[in-house]
Formats: sequence, structure tokens, C-alpha cells
Amino acid sequence: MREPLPFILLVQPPIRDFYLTAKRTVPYGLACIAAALRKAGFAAGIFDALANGKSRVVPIPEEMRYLLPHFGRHDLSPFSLFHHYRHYGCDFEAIGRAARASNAFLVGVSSLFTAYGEEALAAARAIKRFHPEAAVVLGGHHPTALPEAVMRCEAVDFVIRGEGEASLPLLAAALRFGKSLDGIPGLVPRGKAKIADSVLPAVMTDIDAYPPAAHDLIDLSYYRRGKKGSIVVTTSRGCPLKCSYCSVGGAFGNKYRRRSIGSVLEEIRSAASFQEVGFIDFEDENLSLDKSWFLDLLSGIRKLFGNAPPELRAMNGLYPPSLDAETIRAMREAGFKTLNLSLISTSRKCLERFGRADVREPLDHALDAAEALGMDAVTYLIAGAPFQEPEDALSDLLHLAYRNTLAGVSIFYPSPGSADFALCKTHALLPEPFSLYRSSAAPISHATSREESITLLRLGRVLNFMKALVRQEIPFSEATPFGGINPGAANDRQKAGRMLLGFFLSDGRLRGITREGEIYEHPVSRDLCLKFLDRLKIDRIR
Ligand code: B12
Ligand code: SF4
Repeated sequence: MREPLPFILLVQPPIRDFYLTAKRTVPYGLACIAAALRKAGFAAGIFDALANGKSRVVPIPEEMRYLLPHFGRHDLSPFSLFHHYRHYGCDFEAIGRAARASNAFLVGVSSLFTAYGEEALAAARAIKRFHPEAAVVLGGHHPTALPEAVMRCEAVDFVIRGEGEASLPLLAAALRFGKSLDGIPGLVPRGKAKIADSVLPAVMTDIDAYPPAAHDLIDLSYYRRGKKGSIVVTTSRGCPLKCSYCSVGGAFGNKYRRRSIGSVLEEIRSAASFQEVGFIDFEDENLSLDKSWFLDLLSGIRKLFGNAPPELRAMNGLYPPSLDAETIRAMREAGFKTLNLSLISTSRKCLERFGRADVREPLDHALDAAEALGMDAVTYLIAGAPFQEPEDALSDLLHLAYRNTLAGVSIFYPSPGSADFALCKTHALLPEPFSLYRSSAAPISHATSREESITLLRLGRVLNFMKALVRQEIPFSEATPFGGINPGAANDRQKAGRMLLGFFLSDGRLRGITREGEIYEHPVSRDLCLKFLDRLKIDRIR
């Protein structure tokens, strides 16, 4: 009988926050690493702590208590933001037990987000407690950016900076066969934590030489959308753009590399061989930068699926200048129904700081082309960045009010490794601890205060609600002086929204409504709300 292959377990940890973008947490990076481990002669599995839809309310951490006035009360209106702070996914002990049961000699924990770095470390501690024989290695954006901080946790034996495929198989082989750890790219072993920042991150030089992600190890039943399977694919690594708020473009020597069309199609074909794929999300913002490459990819996908194409999306947001009418038509024909687009800002000053182009004109062309083809659109903008005035983001929101797109307001968060992270550090703007590096904590209070950031997020909700009413041809409620509640409003989200909108249009105060029908005021910047109402041309909303 043949010996079983040595086993490595890869873990996506739970997270704690006010919300989770469920179904988008596909552990794609781990599936890529698992494929590389298999190619190197190991067996690999993924324990995805998030793939169970479970969540429980946990106490809001001390450092986030300043958010209580904003999120402390339940609100069932369409303008609600967040309420309970939750633990999403299984308990840490369950991860420890799974590691024990797997008998893995090496366990890799993914730590993509600095804000949830503590959850990744708690997972590492549980693994060490239940399965002390296994070596524990952490990888992902957070340990790549801040390796020394991660190595301070005694349960972490190694950090790998950079792309796991290029390094974890080498670490696994060294540990398994007692070889030297020298020369393993991106590897920070315990004794070298102090010089971690000088260890260059691992990079896949020839990305086509790596096998397609092991989609078979992803919990397909959890991530399916409707009755069909849903997959994530990335067609490139790094990014040719260098937005100041992002740690992907060029940070850590992470040069832009695009995969060949053959390798992307091969990955989709292999994922479709064991499930009916009904949805593909391309997580690259630069998917459409090279027009002819993109058109070839779309035509390859059409050939692959014939008359039953899956829905295609690029949910991270595409760059409008890369989308002309011909490209959008080809996208529609290949299965795109919605365009996710990045506007970021309309202010020249902000765009210069962000290192982004003014995309208003190409955005309009893209939205027109999408509308002509019956496609929906969501357009993203940033609020609350350092040196960004609240009026800047307000103008961006109003810019989108009259366009056929929903507005996606993203509150700025510092991403270690990005230029803005360095800027925040220089100006002593970084909050402590790391758990605050998330949008829901409105982390930066600078040119835009926290309250103003949260106000802008709520105004985005108000605007999208009005857009939904326009779309359904439901007349707006008149501006109504604040008074008693409509019967039934507390049980009907849309009715509640229309009532509260009427009050807002009358006095510029943003209110919420509890299940019991109690109406209360949200703490927001009244100045911003009044400016919004003053400048908004209601009859032009689309
Ligand atoms: C998809 C995505 C998401 C998904 C979730 C993905 C998941 N698995 O859970 C969603 C949309 C939910 C999401 C949400 C957020 N995201 Co996000 N997201 C991404 C995105 C666009 C792509 C990730 C990806 O799939 N990449 C492709 C795969 C192949 O790469 P990878 O996952 O990074 O894995 C590689 C390496 O990191 C490494 N690696 C990863 N794990 C491990 C483990 C081991 C052991 C080893 C050795 C190596 C290793 O090797 C992998 C293979 O090369 C990245 C940006 C980017 N381009 O990477 C941002 C990014 C990861 N997100 C980020 C952030 C901050 C967030 C938010 C917290 C922002 C917010 N709103 O506050 C939210 C959380 C919202 C919530 N509560 O739901 C930041 C993280 C930066 C940081 N240091 O914190 C990124 C880098 C964007 C950025 N530049 O700012 N995100
Ligand atoms: S925000 Fe998007 S386009 Fe800008 S550098 Fe990051 S990945 Fe590239």
C-alpha cells in the first residue's frame, strides 16, 4: 500500500465586525496555494471558518465604543448601517479541533486583513493548543505588510511574506524532509522576527507555470448563488496602477503580471468540470485594462459555455477608461449583467493625491453604453480619506445622483504598505489598535471627521433608496414635517423608508425606526445633510 501524502491544512479564520460581505469570502488565495502544494507532492485541505453562515453577537470591543451612538440602536429603515458586533464563522476551538483531526504536519493561516489580524492569531493559538506537533505559518496581506507584529504571537512559528504559492511548498518540503530553511523566499522564521521587514516578499515570476486554483477544495455548497455554483477567479497579480490608498499596486515589489488567456480558461473549465458554474467573479480591478486581451478572454468564455453562460461580474470595480462601447457590448454578450465601476473622486485635488485619473467622461460613456444594453451599474467612491474634505465626497455623491448607477460609498481605511498608510503615519493619524483599520470603524478623523464619514455613508443609503423609488416609478413622499408614524411603517421597510425620507426632506434630520415603531434621530452632521438637500435636484435623480 502506498503511504498517504503528507498533509497540510490551510485555514481561513473567522472575523469579527458589524457586518460580513458573505458569499464574497471565497478563500481563493488558499485554493491557489493548495494547488501549488499538490503539484509539489503534498496533500492539502482548506478549513474555511466562514463557510457556514453562522454568526453570534459578541461585545463591542472597548476601542470601538465611540461607534455606539451611531450603531447602538436597531434601525429597520433602508438607511440603517450597522448594529450588532458579531463573530462570523465557527469558534476558534473548532479550528483547533479540525487541525488536530487532520493530523497536518503544517498548518497555514490566512490573514488578509489587518483589521482582523487578531482573529487570525486567535486561530493560530487554538491550532497550537489542540495540535502542538504542527508548525504554524501565517501569510496574507497583513503579515506581508507587518511581519514583525505578527511574529510577536508565540503561536506563530513562521510568517511568509508575499505570494504563498512561491514559498509554502518549499517550506513544507524543508520541514518534512529536514532541509535547510535558507533561501526560501519571503520566509520569516521565529529567530529572525527582528529583521522581518528586510525579508523580500515571495513573488511568482512566471504565473502561468503555476497550476489553476484548487476550486474543488472550496466549500461549493456555501458559496453557490441560487442553484448554481459560484467561483472567484483572478487573472493577474499586482496592479499597474498605484492608487495611494491601496497596498496592491507595486507595494512590496509586487509587479503587475497578467495570466495567459489559456490558463484563465483552463481554470474556469476545470472548476466547471465538477459543478455547474452559474456565477464568476473576477476580483481584478485591472481586468479590462488591455482591450484585446479582455475581448479574447470574453470570447473564450462564450465558447466555453455556449448557450448557457454564467453571470460574470467584476465586483471589485473596473476602471472606466478601459471600457468603451465595444467592450461593454462584448461583456454583455459574455454574461455581464452589472457593471461595478470605480469613480473614487471628482475632485482634482483628491484625484491628484490618490494618484487616480479623472474618469467622469469615460464613466458617463460606460454608464450610457450599459444602460442601452439593459445593464445595472454600481459606482464606487471614497469618503473620509486624509486631506479629503467632506464636501469633496458630497460632490461625488451628487455627481452620481443624476446618473444611472447606484452609489457605493467606501469609507477610507489605512492599508499597511500603501502610500496613504505612510502619510497617515507621518501625520499621526493612525488609530490604535489595528482592529480599527476597517471602514465600519470610520478610522481616520482628519479633514473629514468620523461623524461626517458616517453621515456620507448614510446619505449614500438615502440616495440609493431614492434611486430605487425612481426606478420603480414610486412617487416620492412629499417633505413631511416630523410627526406621528404611519400605521404599518414599522413592519415594512419600504414604507418606513418613505416616511423617514419625507421627514428628512422636510428638516434634514436622519432618523431610524425600531421594531416597535419608535422613531429616533441618528447623530449625523446636520451641515452635510442640509448641504445635500440644498444641492440635490430631486427631479433629476436617476
Ligand atoms: C476579494 C477581497 C475581499 C473579499 C473577501 C476575501 C476573502 N477571502 O475573505 C471581500 C469583498 C469580502 C473583502 C472585504 C474587505 N476587504 Co478585501 N480584498 C479582496 C481583494 C480585492 C482580493 C483578494 C484576493 O482574492 N486576491 C487574490 C488571491 C490570489 O490573493 P490573496 O487572497 O491575497 O492570497 C495570496 C497572498 O495574500 C498569500 N496568502 C494568503 N493567505 C495565505 C496564507 C498562508 C499560510 C500563506 C503562506 C500565504 C497566504 O498567498 C496567496 C496566494 O498568492 C483584495 C485586494 C487584492 N487584490 O488582493 C482586498 C483586500 C484583501 N481587502 C482589504 C480590506 C481591508 C477589506 C475590508 C476589511 C475593508 C473594509 N470594508 O473595512 C473588507 C471587510 C468587509 C467585511 N466585513 O466583509 C485589504 C487588506 C489590507 C490590509 N492589510 O488590511 C485588501 C488588500 C485591499 C486593499 N488594498 O486595501 N475583501
Ligand atoms: S485600488 Fe485597484 S487600481 Fe488602484 S492600485 Fe489598488 S488594485 Fe490597482
